[in-house]
Amino acid sequence: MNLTELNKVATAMVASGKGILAADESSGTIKKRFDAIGVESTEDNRRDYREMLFRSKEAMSQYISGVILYDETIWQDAKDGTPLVKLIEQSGAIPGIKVDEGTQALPMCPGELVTVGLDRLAERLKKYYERGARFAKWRAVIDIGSGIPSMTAISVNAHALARYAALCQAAQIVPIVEPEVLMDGDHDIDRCHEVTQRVLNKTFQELRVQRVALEGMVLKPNMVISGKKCPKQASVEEVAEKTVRLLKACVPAAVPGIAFLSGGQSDEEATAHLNAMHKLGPLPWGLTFSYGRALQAAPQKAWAGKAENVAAGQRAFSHRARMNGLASKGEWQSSLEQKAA
Ligand code: 5MM
Repeated sequence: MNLTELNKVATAMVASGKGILAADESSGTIKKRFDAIGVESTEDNRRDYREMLFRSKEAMSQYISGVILYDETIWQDAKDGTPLVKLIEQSGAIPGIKVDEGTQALPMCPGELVTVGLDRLAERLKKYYERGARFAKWRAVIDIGSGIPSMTAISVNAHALARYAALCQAAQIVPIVEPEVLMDGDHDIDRCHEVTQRVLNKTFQELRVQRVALEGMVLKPNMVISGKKCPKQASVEEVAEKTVRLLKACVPAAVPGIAFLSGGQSDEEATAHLNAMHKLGPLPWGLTFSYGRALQAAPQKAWAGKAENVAAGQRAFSHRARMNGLASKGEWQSSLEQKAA
């Protein structure tokens, strides 16, 4: 393992003014997204859509540091035969790959899930590296509900995240460690804070036990936020303050960066929260976005599967990427949203 090189990649992934595009929707998830815009989820349509994003010059060269791909996409070529990975590299962004294989029910823990995909992971990582991937992603899902999460669910997911991270570093790939506490449910922000604290502490404990070099990884957490169905929604300032305070307590400064998931927040909420956190600086690590839905909802709507809408889809993507790029420096203002194309 060359830790200097891993640290260089991790630092580039969270460079100020840039963030990560999470375009690693599995087949089931991209189908849901396409259903919402009336587009059939065929291999060609998925390729056309993602090619549109990766050919968005402004977004990709100025605001996107890296792209998380799904297995199908990393092996796909653009319409003109150029591998999609090459398009990403040519734009100056770093290609990455989702390597978990989804979730399964956790035995003895009703309603809870464990992420799977460790079998043959070392071999798969080798192939992904040869194809150009320089970072990877693994997402653990922790739900909040009556009597959950159990310590069992937190422990087994943290253990798997650390196993994955160690295998990645041994393969010279930067692991994005993503322990997501879901924002579904009616819990308040303090319950989210309590659960996220347990999850982050256990995750870092496992990372240490399994000798993962913190300098060569990126953390992708949820924000500390009210559940979607909670009657009392915390303000932008409260989310920012509670998230930053918790991260400072749980995430060692050796970690080069933190890149948030959006988790179902609206586009503007996700941007406003990141921006407000930067008003609370200085921060010990890079702090940016690794959004899926909050970067892609607008371009998906604008594109709607029609070739004549590609330019509009790219404008919508570039706008969201620019807004989040500004937020990652604390320079976003809501008035900039009205100037959208
Ligand atoms: C883009 O969505 C990713 C893949 O999800 P599935 O495996 O469920 O298809 C997802 O892991 C994503 O990277 C994170 O949840 C962050 O995305 P959001 O939309 O929450 O920002």
